[in-house]
Amino acid sequence: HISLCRLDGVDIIRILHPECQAAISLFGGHLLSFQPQGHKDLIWMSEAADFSGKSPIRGGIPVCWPWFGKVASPSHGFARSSVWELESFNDQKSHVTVTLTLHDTPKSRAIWPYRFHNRLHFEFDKTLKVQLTSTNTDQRPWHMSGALHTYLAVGDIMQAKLSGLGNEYLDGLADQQRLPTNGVLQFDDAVDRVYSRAEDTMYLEDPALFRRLRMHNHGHDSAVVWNPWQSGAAGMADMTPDGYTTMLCVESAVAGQSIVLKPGQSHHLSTEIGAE
Ligand code: TA6
Repeated sequence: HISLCRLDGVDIIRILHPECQAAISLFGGHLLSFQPQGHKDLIWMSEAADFSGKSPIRGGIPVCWPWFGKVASPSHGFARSSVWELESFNDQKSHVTVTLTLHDTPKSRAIWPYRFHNRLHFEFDKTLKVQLTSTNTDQRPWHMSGALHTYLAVGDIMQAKLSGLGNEYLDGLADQQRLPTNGVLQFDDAVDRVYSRAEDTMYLEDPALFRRLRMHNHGHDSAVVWNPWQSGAAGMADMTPDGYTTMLCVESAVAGQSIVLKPGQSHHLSTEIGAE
């Protein structure tokens, strides 16, 4: 059920299983696609995505690490533009697992001066499970943030409804103002928000595709929701002008300063996604 192929500049693991089809790029440790039997892909991929292996791929599940956002360069860290190694795979009747690893190199230490070991574990059946385990292999403590920056596919963003967001958010499009919310969000303009009290389980209603996606997160301190809308997409070389109408980023994120790992300690950040 598992094969390797190459697309432009990236190596891709393809999974063809009776329960689902999926693809992962070793560049970025990036989940590109997940399609359970009987459903359209749950994961959005830009029609203009760059697969040269030179810049992060627009769509799928970029792994933002060891930081979230633009706090340092490169934006969202270097894991999403590093080549991960295939550690193991397990092809079973009921499910398939794939494990990738990324550890520090002289190049990574020039960007971020610490030793680390990351393990990215994927489990595919009717649902998709992704778990990033980050371990401090240095002799000093280090601080990390990051995100599983999932691009969910929707039939029509204008009809979509996301719930389970908790009661407040920081608005990235309004000077990081902290604002109250009833935990439900519908879309008619750009959004870039950090929901610091999101529930572990969120639902994305998608009437245009007659489905609802369920996302269950763990190890996060927030859920990030992003759609660049028409104006934002216009400024992005790797998104088509109408790409924003069929995507919504809903991210299992460590966006705050909460995680400090001592030598030998690990942190698990995960997301599970399924269609109902
Ligand atoms: O997670 C939301 C966000 O940080 C937005 O602010 C937006 O910039 C988006 O991610 C995409 O970032 P990227 O570096 O992939 O263009």
